[in-house]
Amino acid sequence: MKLNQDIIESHNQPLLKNHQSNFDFISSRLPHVDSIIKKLVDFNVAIPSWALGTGGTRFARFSGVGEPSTLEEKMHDVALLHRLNQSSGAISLHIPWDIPQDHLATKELASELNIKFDAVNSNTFQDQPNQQLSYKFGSLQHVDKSVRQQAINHNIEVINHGVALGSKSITVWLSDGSCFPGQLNFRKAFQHTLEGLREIYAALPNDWKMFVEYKAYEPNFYSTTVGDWGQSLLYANKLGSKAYTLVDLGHHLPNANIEQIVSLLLMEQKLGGFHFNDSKYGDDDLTVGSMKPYQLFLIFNELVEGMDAQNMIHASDLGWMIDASHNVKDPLEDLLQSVEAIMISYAQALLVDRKSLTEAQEQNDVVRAQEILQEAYRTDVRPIVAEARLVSGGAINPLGLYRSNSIRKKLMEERGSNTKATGL
Ligand SMILES: [Mn+2]
Repeated sequence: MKLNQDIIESHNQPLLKNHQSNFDFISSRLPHVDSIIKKLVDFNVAIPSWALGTGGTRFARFSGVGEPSTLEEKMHDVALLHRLNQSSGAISLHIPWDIPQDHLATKELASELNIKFDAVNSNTFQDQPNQQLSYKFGSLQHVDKSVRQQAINHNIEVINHGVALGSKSITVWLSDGSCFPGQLNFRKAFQHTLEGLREIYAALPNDWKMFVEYKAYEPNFYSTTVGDWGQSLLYANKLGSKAYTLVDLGHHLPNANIEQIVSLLLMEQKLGGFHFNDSKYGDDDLTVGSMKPYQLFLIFNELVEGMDAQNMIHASDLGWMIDASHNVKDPLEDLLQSVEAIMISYAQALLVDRKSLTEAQEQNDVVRAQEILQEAYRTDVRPIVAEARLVSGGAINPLGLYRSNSIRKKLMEERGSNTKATGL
């Protein structure tokens, strides 16, 4: 379904007065609100094609209604989100769950819908129907060279799909590892994986990046072959200048200092991309900012500080994506909440008084340093985020419009109540 501009405008109209008064209040207290709004307008977060349907756990999946069952419908859903918030203008495809049948037609649809193709994602963590060799004991790390070769070929095929669509990066997440002590020779597993990544890397076009995503545990519970940022950085450094580490917020051991990891990876110019989600216990895939919003702010604080130190463009020099699973919520509502949380944290990080913070650090004034961060974090920046949406043509209250316009009901009428998103 398409959302016309007049629907957005008639939603905004009655909210304008209140919004303006909130925005005037906050902007009169900030010296550089225009530059913050410009940065927010430019900032977009890609939506993964697998997040548009209801997710599940290993116990059960409770389907929603009106879910997209084709790649085209998923693209329509992302375009809908983007119409509402003007910050979700890209889709990240998962191969083989979303293989484009006709690249040209898929590209044309994307341009008609005003969305781009973000990183493409390979999958060697499960076996597909009719797959010749199994990944039960790993893919690139496998003891059998023919299994490794099959995984290499798959990744190169994913790159080729991405090239045909205009993507500029591939994210490689491997579930490879071991479940029991003694199962794996760590060094051999690392070397095999490195050899495989080198072959995939060799197939990258010149203007492409490879993101090596790490994860501490699950589905393997004893060791993971790309288990943390150190291991990912080892691979990225050995592969070359087009290889980077990708940080997924849910892929750390409990209480890891993710903001410090981000800072040092940026310093090494090896942070390539980011997957947003939130968690209480592990890789919970919950809505961004729903559990640890202060941590999200601290991460954005390091992102802004570290990117500015390297003169990087916030919006385009890193890959930004949501990577979550929506098990009990309407996926589109959940994604709207996640994007909003990201924009709020980013805006707060842009408010940090960097000059004063540096002074406080140099003087070992711990209290002042903390106050400076908290001053930014405790500022209600929602009117600034809403203003950025408004000037871009989006809705003042995207979730409110989604509900008042009964969008899910319309999607259900269009697609049926018994649809199932592919790949989940
Ligand atoms: Mn991820």
